Amino acid sequence: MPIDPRAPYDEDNIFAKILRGELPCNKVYEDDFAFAFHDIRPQAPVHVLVIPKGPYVSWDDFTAKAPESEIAGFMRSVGEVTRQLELDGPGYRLLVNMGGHGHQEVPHLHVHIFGGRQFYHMIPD
Ligand code: DGP
Repeated sequence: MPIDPRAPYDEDNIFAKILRGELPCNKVYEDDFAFAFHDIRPQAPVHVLVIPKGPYVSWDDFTAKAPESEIAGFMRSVGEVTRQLELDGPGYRLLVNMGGHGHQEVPHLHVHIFGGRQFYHMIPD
């Protein structure tokens, strides 16, 4: 079920629990701004999610409310994850689903990193 992007942040969402270490994940990266882990339902040979450490429901919430230092830090972190995964040479795809039409399922902003194969079509479904 897609989320309501205008709902208040839910401290009990799955990614909040992963961030607090209350649920397990296959972690790949962490710094002051971001936490990254493998997607539980991978749709490519590499499918990693990067989430901000702050409580942001969606891309809309993050870009409207986060201080510039957090936005800049998070963007840099996403780049760092792609380099640690050695995707900067072959290339990769980033995706953010937002709200109902975007079919966002988890109400904590996450950037999907897809890699490890050639992508052709713009929309991956
Ligand atoms: P989206 O549709 O953009 O909200 O994508 C949510 C993604 O989150 C989806 O690809 C599956 C993944 N996911 C959902 N629950 C979990 C979980 O508990 N652990 C991990 N690692 N990934 C999850």
